[in-house]
Amino acid sequence: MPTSANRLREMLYGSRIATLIEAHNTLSALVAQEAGFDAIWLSSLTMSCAYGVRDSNELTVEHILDNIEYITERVHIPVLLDADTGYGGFNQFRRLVRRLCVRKVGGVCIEDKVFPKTNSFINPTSQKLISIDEFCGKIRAGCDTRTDDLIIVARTEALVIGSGLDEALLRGRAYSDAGADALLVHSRASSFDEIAAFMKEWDRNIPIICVPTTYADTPINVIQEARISAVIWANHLLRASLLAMQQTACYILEQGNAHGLENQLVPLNELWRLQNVEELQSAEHRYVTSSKLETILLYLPSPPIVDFYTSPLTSSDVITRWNKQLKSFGESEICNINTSTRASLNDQHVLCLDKNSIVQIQSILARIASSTNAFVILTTATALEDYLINLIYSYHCEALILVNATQSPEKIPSSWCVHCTNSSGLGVVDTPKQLLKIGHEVSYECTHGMWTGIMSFRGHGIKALYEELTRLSSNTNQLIEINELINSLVRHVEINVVYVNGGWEFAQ
Ligand code: SPV
Ligand code: MG
Repeated sequence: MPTSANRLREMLYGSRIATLIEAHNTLSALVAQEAGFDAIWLSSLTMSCAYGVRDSNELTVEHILDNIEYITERVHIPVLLDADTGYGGFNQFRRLVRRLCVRKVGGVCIEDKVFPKTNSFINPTSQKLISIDEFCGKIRAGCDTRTDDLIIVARTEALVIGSGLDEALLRGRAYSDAGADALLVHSRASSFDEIAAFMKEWDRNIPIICVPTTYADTPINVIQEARISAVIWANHLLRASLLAMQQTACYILEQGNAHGLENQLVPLNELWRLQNVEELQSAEHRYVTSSKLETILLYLPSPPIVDFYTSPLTSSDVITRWNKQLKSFGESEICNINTSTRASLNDQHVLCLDKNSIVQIQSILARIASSTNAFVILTTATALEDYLINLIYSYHCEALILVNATQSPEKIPSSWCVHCTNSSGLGVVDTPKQLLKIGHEVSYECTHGMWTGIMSFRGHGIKALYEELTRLSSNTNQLIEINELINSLVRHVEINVVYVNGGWEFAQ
């Protein structure tokens, strides 16, 4: 990508006349860019005016540089800074050049007036120019100091203060010989004739820029035919917006409301667009990790179970318990998934996902699979005690299964039998345990406990769950058994086992 200065140089030396327009802040710079202007003229007059100060070096360099940083963050067309006299002598200008290079500004324009300057249209004939030698010294200091490409435009005010064509030419030639990349010849004449006369005599190679504020009706082709390389519309965006602001302010105050102004106002959406609010929203989606977990409870209604203390439990009892507990863990969403239980394999409690449930779970998982802050709980109606819910949150594993270690294997329906790397026996409590198999393939001798109906997934675990569900569902048009899903997940993610004591069993 060519630098800003490179692009500005190409514009100035190109065959087509370049058009620059004033900006005084990022909003006006964006407007200029979207309209199709080649570059921004960061005008001292309009910038000062926007800050409510005079165009007499009242605005500090820090504010100007700050403004530049905001503008160049959003605007990619080159910025040519109207730096008045360079804010002092050659030394102040050198320092400015260094700071502009660091900020990758396209170009800087300095004029041959004394510091502090006055705007060209305020008492022009009483204004003074510095000597040619002094100004050439400034130009050389700037050229020698630039560490990066930076276009240095020399501006002569000889015509503005009434010193005449010869003085303007004398100065222009000297500035070109001192190393300026381009020359801005300012004029306050009401026609283009003065600049046209200058151009007839101009005999150096550097491009000429003009500012048609007072000869604004000159056709652009006339200016181009005179071999002008660039025009600057130096104050038009500020003047246009100022008039609109004044009229709007008066209208609203007089009328007492804003009715009737609709066609003169951009809709609020236009502000969001220019501010690129959409980008922030998508970045928030990627980067904001709220301290709250986004918990998604995939609730799979299972065969009724009997609670040792309070039974029988209904599905809505279970959901109410989860809901109450989940609220204290932050954002939560309960997705009631329609499962089917089927009687087969000598077991009346095989829990299966049907096609609709699969699609539903897939779409939820696809939405959160890349989120670092999501927590998925797969649960059935067997989840009873609040402590189980607290427990599942306290582990930070990618996948976790809670296993009831208190049931004797013969009492566990075969599809709920769990085989792990270790039993819950005394002495091995601290040993990490992983799930090896669940379901009817687990013999009673190998059964370490009964699945509580609760599993959880975080991070990679959610991704693995999603991928496995997708893989299995593409292989079958039939139901997917939960056990089959868990058994194939074991191959892709380590499923940690936590043994719990549960006082429940299936209703017969
Ligand atoms: C500016 O825009 O600040 C200029 C051009 O320097 S003029 O106001 O015409 O001097
Ligand atoms: Mg200015």
